Order: sequence, then structure tokens, then C-alpha cells
Amino acid sequence: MANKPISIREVTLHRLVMRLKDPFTTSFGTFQDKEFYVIEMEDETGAIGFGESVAFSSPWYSEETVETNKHIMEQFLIPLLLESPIEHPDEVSKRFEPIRRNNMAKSALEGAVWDLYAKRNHTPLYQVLGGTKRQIDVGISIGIQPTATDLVRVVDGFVNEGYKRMKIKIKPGSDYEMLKEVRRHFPDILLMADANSAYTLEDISLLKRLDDLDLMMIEQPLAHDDIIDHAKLQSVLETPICLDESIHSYEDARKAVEIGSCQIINIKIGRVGGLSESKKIHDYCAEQGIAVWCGGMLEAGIGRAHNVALTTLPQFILPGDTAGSSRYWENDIIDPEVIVKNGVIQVPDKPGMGYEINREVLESYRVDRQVYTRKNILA
Ligand code: OSB
Ligand code: MG
Repeated sequence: MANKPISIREVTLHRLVMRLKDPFTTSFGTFQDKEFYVIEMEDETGAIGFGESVAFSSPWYSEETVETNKHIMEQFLIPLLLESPIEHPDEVSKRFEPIRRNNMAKSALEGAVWDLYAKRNHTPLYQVLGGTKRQIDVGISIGIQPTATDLVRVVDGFVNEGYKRMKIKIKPGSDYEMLKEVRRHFPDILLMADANSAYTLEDISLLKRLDDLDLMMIEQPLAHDDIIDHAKLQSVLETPICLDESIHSYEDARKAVEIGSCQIINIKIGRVGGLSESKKIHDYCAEQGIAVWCGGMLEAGIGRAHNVALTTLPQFILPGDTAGSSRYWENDIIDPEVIVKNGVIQVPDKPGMGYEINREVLESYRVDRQVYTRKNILA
């Protein structure tokens, strides 16, 4: 079976809108309703794989959106997938190479191929990826809060739930003083900050004050497309810099590490174009002694399941942002939901991504559905 090529018979795009339990605020603004695509992919044997796109409705995090995903998948990527059989999921990113960027669209489809491949081989996805951990440690990402009192209360809740690391979103005007209060109340927790590109080199003295707070790292302080200024900042900062938005590929990771722009990398499967590229970055960072962790994009269950599988690789040595389903959703689209207990997720042992799809819940959130086959695409 492992050697029999996968012939994709049908790709279904389910467009969903899911409401977050609580609004999430970053340096770019607040949002509550998440619109995204779920990819369902069926092969010639009737096996089914699932993927999830992490693009948002508006291009605040990167240039991709739900709508650009549809255009790129429908017009370019799905036809490439249906063209001819695929020997191995690693082939998918190569097949997509003629299409520039659009990594989240690529990753959503590639993720479905990986799940399908693992299911055809009756093997858990994490094992197919080469992962070994049976459980993974996770932290939580906390949006910007109105006051330090609110923030301390929220942190306290998640500390009590057992999350292993607290990440606090910051922006100018909601940074040092807020973090200082958190540190004062919780002297021993693993604490970090994520700026989502809200600062420039003009803020160096402010950013240097953060060195007092014993932060594990500061994530993406400077521009989303920069690695040069980050290298300058890292040379004067004791706190390790972690890059998120700036890293779209193995090549980006290599260059950033070579010039000293960061000491840690946040790997997001969607941002880097899929699991194959995530593994390449992981392997490179392992060679270089660069710690990595798995970032989050407020995913529903399918994206979350893929994050869990990836995090079982050995260089994911820091707790990631893959919190439990119930932190985000009233009802998640998978069964069982992703459960975090004492800051730990038990990695499922079932074939593929390890969680079933809850069709009823998925359909309750669905606003559109399109089916693509070789016939209707070529017609
Ligand atoms: O910068 O890591 C980020 C959410 C949306 C977009 C970007 C980011 C985030 C988070 C939350 O920090 C991660 C999560 O809980 O999924
Ligand atoms: Mg980030």
C-alpha cells in the first residue's frame, strides 16, 4: 500500500464560520468570528483526508485571506493535485512550486494529503511524520487585555488550568507595565511576549527594559517582512527573539539563523506552506541547536490535530500555542475534541490525524460547499 500512488478522486471545500467563545485582541485589532476552509479529499479507495486553512478573512497577519485561498485552490492548486497520482505527500509542495507563495492555501491541501496518506497506511500521522513523543506540552496565547488587573486574572485562570507557558500579546502602550504586573504575581512561570510586529528599532530602549522580566523570548517585535533589523535588535537584547511572521520557508529560517535575527523559531504549518516544509525547518533547527515550538492560528479541530502531530517531532522542545479546543470553541468539529490536562495533550494513536470529524457540528457551521473532480475541473 505504501508504494501505491494516491489517486485523488474528489476535493470538497467546506467554508465555515465559527464564533470564538471570547474575542481575541492582538496589536492589529480584535476579532471574534473565524471564517475558514476545511478541505476534504477522497482517493480512489474511498479513504478520506482532512486539512484546514489558517488564513483569516482579512490580510492583517499575512497577505492571504479566505477569499484568496478559494481563488488559488480552485484555479491553480486543486487542478495540479487532480492532474496525476501522488507517490508521497512530500511531492505535493514540489508540485505546487510553480505557484508563488499562497502558503496557507497550499498547506491546507497538503495537510489533507498527509492525513489521507497516513490513513491509507493505517498509521498515525505523527508516526508518518517521524514524531516520537506520546504527549506534548502546551502553553497558551493571551490576547491584549484592557488593564493589568484583567490580565493578571486571566493569567491566573490559565496557570490554574495547568498551561505550561503564558504568552502575552503586547503593543506600544500595553507592554512593559502589564508584563511587570504579571511577573510580580507569578515570579516562576514561563512567560513570553508576542508583539505581532508592533515595534521598530526606534523602540530599542523600551524593548531593552523587557530584559528585566526574565522572559523566555519576545516573538516578532519588528516588521513582518524583516530579518535585518531583528538581527540588530537581537545583538543588544538579552531576551531571545523568536520569529513568527518573518519565516515563510526553510530558506527564510536558514537566513534568519545565519545572520542572528533570532534564537528561536515559531513554526506554523500554514505560514510555511505545509508539513513537509515544517519538517525541513525543524530538521535544520535541530542541526543548528535552535529551539522550535508550534505556533497557532486559532485553529478549529483539524488544524489543531495537525499541530499536535507535528509537535511530536523531537526539536519541538518548547511548549507551543496548541491549547485545548474548549479554550476557543463552544463545539469543535472533531471528535473527541483536543483536550489539555495539566498543560499536556495525549497524542492519539488512531490512523491519520487521530481525531474523527464531527459531521453534524461541521455542517452546523458551514456557509458554503464546493466539490471538485477531474471532470468538473476540466469541463
Ligand atoms: O501571532 O501567534 C500569533 C493568533 C492569530 C494570529 C497570530 C497569532 C495568534 C496567536 C494565538 O498568538 C495562537 C492560538 O491560540 O492559536
Ligand atoms: Mg506570533
